[in-house]
Amino acid sequence: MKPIRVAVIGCGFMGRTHANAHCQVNHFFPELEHHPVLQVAVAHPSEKEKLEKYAKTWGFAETSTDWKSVVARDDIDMIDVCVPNNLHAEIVIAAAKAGKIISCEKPLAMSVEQAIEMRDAVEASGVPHMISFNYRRVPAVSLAKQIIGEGRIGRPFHYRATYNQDYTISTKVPQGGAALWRLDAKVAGSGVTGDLLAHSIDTAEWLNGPIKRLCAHTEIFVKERMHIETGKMEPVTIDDAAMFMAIFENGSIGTFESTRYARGRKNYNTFEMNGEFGAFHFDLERPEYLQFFRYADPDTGKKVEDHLTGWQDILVTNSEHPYMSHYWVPGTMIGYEHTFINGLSDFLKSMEGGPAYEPSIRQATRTQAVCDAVVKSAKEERWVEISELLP
Ligand code: NAI
Ligand code: SOE
Repeated sequence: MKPIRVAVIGCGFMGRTHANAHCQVNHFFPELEHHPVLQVAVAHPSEKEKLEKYAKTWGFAETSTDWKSVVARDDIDMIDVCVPNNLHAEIVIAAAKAGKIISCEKPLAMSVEQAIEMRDAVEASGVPHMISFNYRRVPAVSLAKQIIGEGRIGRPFHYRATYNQDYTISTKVPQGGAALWRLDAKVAGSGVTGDLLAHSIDTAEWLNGPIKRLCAHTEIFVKERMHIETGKMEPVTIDDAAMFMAIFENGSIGTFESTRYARGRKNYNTFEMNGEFGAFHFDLERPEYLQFFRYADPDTGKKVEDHLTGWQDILVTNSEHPYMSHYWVPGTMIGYEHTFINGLSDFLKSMEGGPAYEPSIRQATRTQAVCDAVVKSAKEERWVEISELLP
Protein backbone atom coordinates (compact mmCIF):
# COMPACT_ATOMS: atom_id res chain seq x y z
CA MET A 1 0.00 0.00 0.00
CA LYS A 2 1.27 3.49 -0.87
CA PRO A 3 0.38 6.01 1.86
CA ILE A 4 -0.93 9.45 0.85
CA ARG A 5 -0.48 11.88 3.74
CA VAL A 6 -3.51 14.14 3.63
CA ALA A 7 -4.15 17.61 5.06
CA VAL A 8 -7.87 18.41 5.13
CA ILE A 9 -8.38 22.17 5.24
CA GLY A 10 -11.73 23.00 6.84
CA CYS A 11 -13.42 20.93 9.55
CA GLY A 12 -17.06 21.80 8.84
CA PHE A 13 -19.65 19.90 6.80
CA MET A 14 -17.31 18.95 3.95
CA GLY A 15 -14.35 18.43 6.26
CA ARG A 16 -16.39 15.62 7.82
CA THR A 17 -17.54 14.02 4.56
CA HIS A 18 -13.99 14.09 3.17
CA ALA A 19 -12.37 12.74 6.37
CA ASN A 20 -14.94 9.94 6.31
CA ALA A 21 -14.14 9.16 2.67
CA HIS A 22 -10.40 9.02 3.42
CA CYS A 23 -11.11 6.61 6.31
CA GLN A 24 -13.51 4.39 4.36
CA VAL A 25 -12.21 4.24 0.81
CA ASN A 26 -9.88 1.26 1.32
CA HIS A 27 -12.58 -0.67 3.17
CA PHE A 28 -14.93 -0.59 0.19
CA PHE A 29 -12.33 -0.48 -2.59
CA PRO A 30 -9.62 -2.85 -1.27
CA GLU A 31 -8.11 -3.18 -4.73
CA LEU A 32 -6.67 0.37 -4.46
CA GLU A 33 -2.89 0.69 -4.19
CA HIS A 34 -3.08 4.01 -2.34
CA HIS A 35 -4.04 4.46 1.26
CA PRO A 36 -4.97 7.95 2.55
CA VAL A 37 -3.50 8.80 5.95
CA LEU A 38 -5.19 11.59 7.91
CA GLN A 39 -2.11 13.61 8.81
CA VAL A 40 -3.21 17.21 9.54
CA ALA A 41 -6.62 18.74 10.19
CA VAL A 42 -6.72 22.49 9.53
CA ALA A 43 -9.31 25.11 10.43
CA HIS A 44 -9.70 28.81 11.09
CA PRO A 45 -8.04 29.98 14.35
CA SER A 46 -11.50 30.93 15.71
CA GLU A 47 -12.48 27.23 15.60
CA LYS A 48 -9.63 25.79 17.65
CA GLU A 49 -11.87 23.78 19.99
CA LYS A 50 -14.03 22.40 17.18
CA LEU A 51 -10.85 21.51 15.27
CA GLU A 52 -9.42 19.51 18.17
CA LYS A 53 -12.68 17.53 18.50
CA TYR A 54 -12.84 16.94 14.77
CA ALA A 55 -9.21 15.73 14.63
CA LYS A 56 -9.81 13.34 17.51
CA THR A 57 -13.08 12.00 16.08
CA TRP A 58 -11.62 11.17 12.69
CA GLY A 59 -8.12 10.17 13.84
CA PHE A 60 -5.90 12.94 12.43
CA ALA A 61 -2.32 12.86 13.73
CA GLU A 62 -2.06 16.66 14.11
CA THR A 63 -3.92 19.96 13.88
CA SER A 64 -3.01 23.40 12.56
CA THR A 65 -4.68 26.77 12.12
CA ASP A 66 -2.19 27.92 9.49
CA TRP A 67 -2.89 26.34 6.10
CA LYS A 68 0.10 28.08 4.46
CA SER A 69 2.64 26.34 6.68
CA VAL A 70 0.86 23.01 6.05
CA VAL A 71 0.99 23.45 2.26
CA ALA A 72 4.73 24.22 2.57
CA ARG A 73 5.50 20.93 4.38
CA ASP A 74 7.42 18.19 2.56
CA ASP A 75 5.68 15.43 4.49
CA ILE A 76 2.20 16.25 3.14
CA ASP A 77 1.18 14.67 -0.17
CA MET A 78 -2.40 15.85 -0.63
CA ILE A 79 -4.22 19.10 0.13
CA ASP A 80 -7.97 18.61 0.45
CA VAL A 81 -9.76 21.97 0.23
CA CYS A 82 -12.99 22.06 2.28
CA VAL A 83 -13.21 25.79 3.10
CA PRO A 84 -15.59 28.52 1.94
CA ASN A 85 -15.41 29.50 -1.72
CA ASN A 86 -13.34 32.69 -1.33
CA LEU A 87 -10.35 30.64 -0.11
CA HIS A 88 -10.30 27.98 -2.84
CA ALA A 89 -8.14 29.88 -5.34
CA GLU A 90 -5.33 30.91 -3.00
CA ILE A 91 -5.02 27.43 -1.48
CA VAL A 92 -5.29 25.50 -4.77
CA ILE A 93 -2.71 27.71 -6.49
CA ALA A 94 -0.29 27.43 -3.54
CA ALA A 95 -0.80 23.64 -3.43
CA ALA A 96 -0.21 23.33 -7.19
CA LYS A 97 3.02 25.32 -6.92
CA ALA A 98 4.12 23.09 -4.05
CA GLY A 99 3.48 20.00 -6.22
CA LYS A 100 0.72 18.59 -4.02
CA ILE A 101 -2.09 16.25 -5.05
CA ILE A 102 -5.22 18.42 -4.88
CA SER A 103 -8.84 17.86 -4.00
CA CYS A 104 -11.09 20.94 -4.08
CA GLU A 105 -14.74 21.40 -3.22
CA LYS A 106 -17.23 23.07 -5.54
CA PRO A 107 -17.86 25.70 -6.76
CA LEU A 108 -14.31 25.88 -8.05
CA ALA A 109 -13.95 29.65 -7.62
CA MET A 110 -15.54 33.04 -7.01
CA SER A 111 -15.47 33.89 -10.73
CA VAL A 112 -14.42 32.41 -14.07
CA GLU A 113 -11.35 34.68 -14.15
CA GLN A 114 -10.21 33.17 -10.86
CA ALA A 115 -11.06 29.66 -12.09
CA ILE A 116 -8.87 30.17 -15.18
CA GLU A 117 -5.93 31.21 -12.96
CA MET A 118 -6.44 28.09 -10.85
CA ARG A 119 -6.76 25.87 -13.91
CA ASP A 120 -3.57 27.28 -15.45
CA ALA A 121 -1.60 26.81 -12.23
CA VAL A 122 -2.80 23.24 -11.77
CA GLU A 123 -2.27 22.26 -15.40
CA ALA A 124 1.20 23.86 -15.44
CA SER A 125 2.22 21.84 -12.40
CA GLY A 126 0.64 18.64 -13.77
CA VAL A 127 -0.47 17.51 -10.30
CA PRO A 128 -3.27 14.92 -9.97
CA HIS A 129 -6.43 16.75 -8.97
CA MET A 130 -10.12 16.20 -8.34
CA ILE A 131 -12.97 18.69 -8.08
CA SER A 132 -15.68 17.36 -5.82
CA PHE A 133 -18.95 17.39 -7.74
CA ASN A 134 -20.03 14.39 -5.73
CA TYR A 135 -23.54 13.88 -7.15
CA ARG A 136 -22.11 12.32 -10.30
CA ARG A 137 -21.20 9.43 -8.00
CA VAL A 138 -24.73 8.62 -6.83
CA PRO A 139 -25.11 5.16 -8.44
CA ALA A 140 -28.46 6.15 -10.03
CA VAL A 141 -26.87 9.25 -11.60
CA SER A 142 -23.98 7.17 -12.95
CA LEU A 143 -26.58 4.72 -14.29
CA ALA A 144 -28.23 7.59 -16.20
CA LYS A 145 -24.84 8.27 -17.82
CA GLN A 146 -24.51 4.58 -18.71
CA ILE A 147 -28.02 4.50 -20.21
CA ILE A 148 -27.19 7.49 -22.42
CA GLY A 149 -23.94 5.80 -23.50
CA GLU A 150 -25.92 2.70 -24.48
CA GLY A 151 -27.99 4.84 -26.84
CA ARG A 152 -31.22 4.27 -24.90
CA ILE A 153 -32.22 7.93 -24.88
CA GLY A 154 -31.43 8.50 -28.53
CA ARG A 155 -31.51 12.02 -29.86
CA PRO A 156 -31.98 14.29 -26.80
CA PHE A 157 -34.66 16.98 -26.97
CA HIS A 158 -35.14 18.26 -23.42
CA TYR A 159 -33.08 18.57 -20.23
CA ARG A 160 -34.81 19.86 -17.07
CA ALA A 161 -33.10 20.46 -13.72
CA THR A 162 -34.10 21.82 -10.33
CA TYR A 163 -32.08 22.32 -7.16
CA ASN A 164 -34.31 23.66 -4.42
CA GLN A 165 -34.01 24.15 -0.66
CA ASP A 166 -35.99 26.19 1.90
CA TYR A 167 -33.67 27.21 4.74
CA THR A 168 -33.45 30.98 4.15
CA ILE A 169 -37.15 31.85 4.06
CA SER A 170 -37.12 33.44 7.53
CA THR A 171 -35.95 37.06 7.46
CA LYS A 172 -34.20 36.31 10.78
CA VAL A 173 -31.57 34.05 9.18
CA PRO A 174 -28.37 36.13 9.38
CA GLN A 175 -25.66 36.34 6.74
CA GLY A 176 -22.01 35.44 7.43
CA GLY A 177 -20.35 33.04 9.86
CA ALA A 178 -20.41 29.25 10.04
CA ALA A 179 -22.35 27.71 7.13
CA LEU A 180 -24.24 31.01 6.57
CA TRP A 181 -21.22 32.47 4.76
CA ARG A 182 -23.26 31.17 1.78
CA LEU A 183 -25.45 34.28 2.11
CA ASP A 184 -22.48 36.64 2.00
CA ALA A 185 -21.38 37.43 -1.57
CA LYS A 186 -17.85 38.39 -0.44
CA VAL A 187 -17.31 34.81 0.76
CA ALA A 188 -19.61 32.78 -1.52
CA GLY A 189 -19.20 34.66 -4.83
CA SER A 190 -22.82 34.10 -5.80
CA GLY A 191 -25.93 32.66 -4.16
CA VAL A 192 -27.80 29.59 -5.34
CA THR A 193 -26.04 29.86 -8.70
CA GLY A 194 -22.60 28.83 -7.39
CA ASP A 195 -23.87 26.86 -4.44
CA LEU A 196 -26.59 24.73 -6.02
CA LEU A 197 -26.84 25.32 -9.77
CA ALA A 198 -23.13 24.52 -10.09
CA HIS A 199 -24.07 20.92 -9.21
CA SER A 200 -26.92 20.90 -11.75
CA ILE A 201 -24.69 22.38 -14.45
CA ASP A 202 -21.90 19.86 -13.78
CA THR A 203 -24.36 16.97 -14.04
CA ALA A 204 -26.06 18.43 -17.12
CA GLU A 205 -22.85 18.95 -19.08
CA TRP A 206 -21.65 15.47 -18.08
CA LEU A 207 -24.86 13.87 -19.31
CA ASN A 208 -25.84 16.10 -22.20
CA GLY A 209 -22.67 17.91 -23.31
CA PRO A 210 -21.76 21.60 -23.27
CA ILE A 211 -24.25 24.44 -22.84
CA LYS A 212 -23.84 26.93 -25.68
CA ARG A 213 -25.93 29.89 -24.55
CA LEU A 214 -28.39 30.82 -21.84
CA CYS A 215 -30.85 33.42 -20.64
CA ALA A 216 -31.38 33.86 -16.89
CA HIS A 217 -33.38 35.67 -14.23
CA THR A 218 -32.29 35.92 -10.59
CA GLU A 219 -34.17 37.22 -7.56
CA ILE A 220 -33.33 38.51 -4.08
CA PHE A 221 -36.43 38.04 -1.91
CA VAL A 222 -35.03 39.36 1.37
CA LYS A 223 -33.07 42.50 0.59
CA GLU A 224 -31.34 43.04 3.96
CA ARG A 225 -30.15 40.66 6.64
CA MET A 226 -28.17 41.10 9.83
CA HIS A 227 -24.49 40.34 9.22
CA ILE A 228 -22.99 38.14 11.93
CA GLU A 229 -19.62 39.89 11.79
CA THR A 230 -20.87 43.50 12.07
CA GLY A 231 -24.13 42.90 13.93
CA LYS A 232 -25.74 45.37 11.49
CA MET A 233 -28.44 45.01 8.83
CA GLU A 234 -26.61 44.85 5.49
CA PRO A 235 -27.84 44.52 1.91
CA VAL A 236 -28.07 40.95 0.59
CA THR A 237 -26.24 40.74 -2.73
CA ILE A 238 -26.34 37.01 -3.46
CA ASP A 239 -29.07 35.53 -5.66
CA ASP A 240 -31.74 33.86 -3.48
CA ALA A 241 -33.24 32.20 -6.56
CA ALA A 242 -32.14 31.73 -10.14
CA MET A 243 -33.65 30.23 -13.25
CA PHE A 244 -32.38 29.95 -16.78
CA MET A 245 -33.16 28.61 -20.22
CA ALA A 246 -30.25 26.88 -21.96
CA ILE A 247 -29.41 25.79 -25.48
CA PHE A 248 -26.98 22.87 -25.57
CA GLU A 249 -24.35 22.40 -28.30
CA ASN A 250 -26.18 19.19 -29.36
CA GLY A 251 -29.33 21.20 -30.20
CA SER A 252 -31.40 20.10 -27.19
CA ILE A 253 -32.92 22.73 -24.91
CA GLY A 254 -32.99 22.93 -21.14
CA THR A 255 -34.47 24.69 -18.13
CA PHE A 256 -32.79 25.08 -14.74
CA GLU A 257 -34.33 26.37 -11.52
CA SER A 258 -32.79 26.86 -8.08
CA THR A 259 -33.93 28.55 -4.90
CA ARG A 260 -33.60 28.50 -1.13
CA TYR A 261 -37.26 29.55 -0.82
CA ALA A 262 -39.02 26.38 -1.97
CA ARG A 263 -40.97 25.67 1.22
CA GLY A 264 -40.77 21.95 1.97
CA ARG A 265 -37.73 21.21 -0.19
CA LYS A 266 -34.51 20.31 1.61
CA ASN A 267 -32.11 19.08 -1.04
CA TYR A 268 -34.38 18.72 -4.07
CA ASN A 269 -31.82 18.08 -6.78
CA THR A 270 -33.67 16.63 -9.76
CA PHE A 271 -33.11 16.23 -13.46
CA GLU A 272 -34.99 14.73 -16.38
CA MET A 273 -33.91 14.11 -19.92
CA ASN A 274 -36.31 13.26 -22.76
CA GLY A 275 -35.05 11.80 -26.02
CA GLU A 276 -36.33 10.07 -29.11
CA PHE A 277 -35.95 6.51 -27.73
CA GLY A 278 -36.41 7.06 -24.02
CA ALA A 279 -36.27 9.31 -20.97
CA PHE A 280 -35.10 9.30 -17.37
CA HIS A 281 -35.81 11.22 -14.21
CA PHE A 282 -33.74 11.46 -11.02
CA ASP A 283 -34.63 12.98 -7.63
CA LEU A 284 -31.97 13.19 -4.92
CA GLU A 285 -34.69 12.98 -2.26
CA ARG A 286 -35.20 9.36 -3.52
CA PRO A 287 -31.56 8.72 -4.39
CA GLU A 288 -31.64 4.96 -4.82
CA TYR A 289 -34.10 5.14 -7.75
CA LEU A 290 -33.69 6.07 -11.39
CA GLN A 291 -36.93 6.42 -13.30
CA PHE A 292 -36.58 5.22 -16.86
CA PHE A 293 -39.04 5.30 -19.76
CA ARG A 294 -38.23 2.98 -22.64
CA TYR A 295 -39.91 3.87 -25.93
CA ALA A 296 -37.76 2.09 -28.53
CA ASP A 297 -34.84 -0.31 -28.88
CA PRO A 298 -31.63 1.69 -29.43
CA ASP A 299 -30.19 -0.76 -31.98
CA THR A 300 -33.23 -1.40 -34.18
CA GLY A 301 -35.32 1.70 -33.42
CA LYS A 302 -38.22 -0.76 -32.98
CA LYS A 303 -40.94 0.53 -30.66
CA VAL A 304 -41.71 -1.26 -27.41
CA GLU A 305 -45.31 -2.61 -27.57
CA ASP A 306 -47.63 0.23 -26.51
CA HIS A 307 -49.26 -1.77 -23.72
CA LEU A 308 -45.83 -2.35 -22.13
CA THR A 309 -44.60 1.24 -22.13
CA GLY A 310 -44.59 3.17 -18.88
CA TRP A 311 -42.20 4.70 -16.37
CA GLN A 312 -40.08 2.11 -14.61
CA ASP A 313 -38.58 2.71 -11.13
CA ILE A 314 -35.15 1.09 -11.24
CA LEU A 315 -33.94 0.32 -7.71
CA VAL A 316 -30.24 0.96 -8.30
CA THR A 317 -28.77 -1.51 -5.79
CA ASN A 318 -27.82 -4.55 -7.92
CA SER A 319 -24.18 -5.51 -8.12
CA GLU A 320 -24.37 -4.81 -11.88
CA HIS A 321 -25.20 -1.15 -11.11
CA PRO A 322 -22.42 1.47 -10.87
CA TYR A 323 -20.38 1.20 -7.62
CA MET A 324 -22.85 -1.22 -5.98
CA SER A 325 -20.70 -4.35 -6.17
CA HIS A 326 -18.47 -2.61 -3.59
CA TYR A 327 -21.23 -2.41 -1.01
CA TRP A 328 -23.97 -4.70 0.28
CA VAL A 329 -26.42 -7.19 -1.24
CA PRO A 330 -29.10 -6.19 -3.82
CA GLY A 331 -31.96 -4.26 -2.22
CA THR A 332 -29.81 -2.69 0.51
CA MET A 333 -29.09 1.01 0.33
CA ILE A 334 -26.06 3.25 0.41
CA GLY A 335 -26.25 6.99 1.09
CA TYR A 336 -24.88 10.52 0.76
CA GLU A 337 -21.46 9.81 2.24
CA HIS A 338 -20.80 7.08 -0.31
CA THR A 339 -20.79 9.62 -3.14
CA PHE A 340 -17.60 11.04 -1.62
CA ILE A 341 -16.11 7.56 -1.09
CA ASN A 342 -16.91 6.63 -4.70
CA GLY A 343 -15.37 9.88 -5.96
CA LEU A 344 -12.18 9.41 -3.96
CA SER A 345 -11.92 5.83 -5.18
CA ASP A 346 -12.25 6.93 -8.82
CA PHE A 347 -9.61 9.58 -8.20
CA LEU A 348 -7.11 7.17 -6.62
CA LYS A 349 -7.77 4.69 -9.45
CA SER A 350 -6.97 7.45 -11.95
CA MET A 351 -3.57 7.80 -10.23
CA GLU A 352 -3.08 4.05 -10.59
CA GLY A 353 -3.56 3.94 -14.36
CA GLY A 354 -7.38 3.91 -14.38
CA PRO A 355 -9.61 6.26 -16.40
CA ALA A 356 -8.93 9.99 -15.99
CA TYR A 357 -10.87 11.48 -13.08
CA GLU A 358 -13.71 13.81 -14.01
CA PRO A 359 -14.56 16.57 -13.42
CA SER A 360 -11.06 17.91 -13.91
CA ILE A 361 -10.24 21.53 -13.15
CA ARG A 362 -10.76 22.24 -16.86
CA GLN A 363 -14.36 21.03 -16.74
CA ALA A 364 -14.96 22.76 -13.39
CA THR A 365 -13.75 25.99 -15.03
CA ARG A 366 -16.44 25.50 -17.70
CA THR A 367 -19.03 25.01 -14.97
CA GLN A 368 -17.82 28.23 -13.37
CA ALA A 369 -18.17 30.00 -16.74
CA VAL A 370 -21.78 28.80 -17.03
CA CYS A 371 -22.47 30.04 -13.46
CA ASP A 372 -20.96 33.43 -14.29
CA ALA A 373 -23.04 33.51 -17.49
CA VAL A 374 -26.20 33.03 -15.39
CA VAL A 375 -25.35 36.01 -13.19
CA LYS A 376 -24.31 38.12 -16.19
CA SER A 377 -27.41 37.26 -18.19
CA ALA A 378 -29.70 38.15 -15.28
CA LYS A 379 -27.89 41.44 -14.68
CA GLU A 380 -27.82 42.48 -18.34
CA GLU A 381 -31.23 40.97 -19.15
CA ARG A 382 -30.03 39.23 -22.30
CA TRP A 383 -28.90 35.90 -23.77
CA VAL A 384 -25.23 35.17 -23.01
CA GLU A 385 -22.95 32.87 -25.03
CA ILE A 386 -20.66 30.77 -22.80
CA SER A 387 -17.86 31.61 -25.24
CA GLU A 388 -18.13 35.26 -24.11
CA LEU A 389 -16.77 34.16 -20.73
CA LEU A 390 -14.55 31.25 -21.74
CA PRO A 391 -13.31 31.72 -25.29
P1 NAI B 1 -18.46 25.05 6.76
O1 NAI B 1 -18.84 26.44 7.08
O2 NAI B 1 -19.20 23.93 7.37
O3 NAI B 1 -16.90 24.81 7.10
C1 NAI B 1 -15.93 25.70 6.65
C2 NAI B 1 -14.60 25.37 7.33
O4 NAI B 1 -13.60 26.20 6.76
C3 NAI B 1 -14.58 25.61 8.83
O5 NAI B 1 -14.04 24.48 9.48
C4 NAI B 1 -13.61 26.79 9.00
O6 NAI B 1 -12.84 26.75 10.20
C5 NAI B 1 -12.72 26.59 7.80
N1 NAI B 1 -12.02 27.82 7.47
C6 NAI B 1 -12.54 29.04 7.21
N2 NAI B 1 -11.54 29.92 6.99
C7 NAI B 1 -10.37 29.25 7.11
C8 NAI B 1 -9.01 29.60 7.02
N3 NAI B 1 -8.63 30.83 6.73
N4 NAI B 1 -8.08 28.63 7.22
C9 NAI B 1 -8.43 27.36 7.51
N5 NAI B 1 -9.73 26.97 7.61
C10 NAI B 1 -10.68 27.90 7.42
O7 NAI B 1 -18.48 24.92 5.17
P2 NAI B 1 -18.82 23.65 4.29
O8 NAI B 1 -20.30 23.47 4.21
O9 NAI B 1 -18.01 22.51 4.73
O10 NAI B 1 -18.34 24.16 2.84
C11 NAI B 1 -16.98 24.12 2.47
C12 NAI B 1 -16.88 24.05 0.93
O11 NAI B 1 -17.51 22.86 0.48
C13 NAI B 1 -17.58 25.19 0.20
O12 NAI B 1 -16.84 25.53 -0.93
C14 NAI B 1 -18.92 24.60 -0.21
O13 NAI B 1 -19.47 25.18 -1.38
C15 NAI B 1 -18.55 23.16 -0.46
N6 NAI B 1 -19.66 22.23 -0.23
C16 NAI B 1 -19.86 21.23 -1.13
C17 NAI B 1 -20.87 20.30 -0.97
C18 NAI B 1 -21.09 19.25 -2.00
O14 NAI B 1 -22.20 18.80 -2.13
N7 NAI B 1 -20.07 18.82 -2.73
C19 NAI B 1 -21.75 20.34 0.23
C20 NAI B 1 -21.45 21.43 1.13
C21 NAI B 1 -20.42 22.32 0.90
C1 SOE C 1 -26.15 24.20 0.83
O1 SOE C 1 -27.07 24.00 1.84
C2 SOE C 1 -25.48 22.89 0.44
O2 SOE C 1 -24.80 22.35 1.55
C3 SOE C 1 -24.51 23.13 -0.70
O3 SOE C 1 -23.42 23.92 -0.29
C4 SOE C 1 -24.05 21.81 -1.27
O4 SOE C 1 -23.20 21.98 -2.37
C5 SOE C 1 -25.25 20.93 -1.63
O5 SOE C 1 -24.82 19.70 -2.09
C6 SOE C 1 -26.13 20.72 -0.43
O6 SOE C 1 -26.52 21.98 0.04
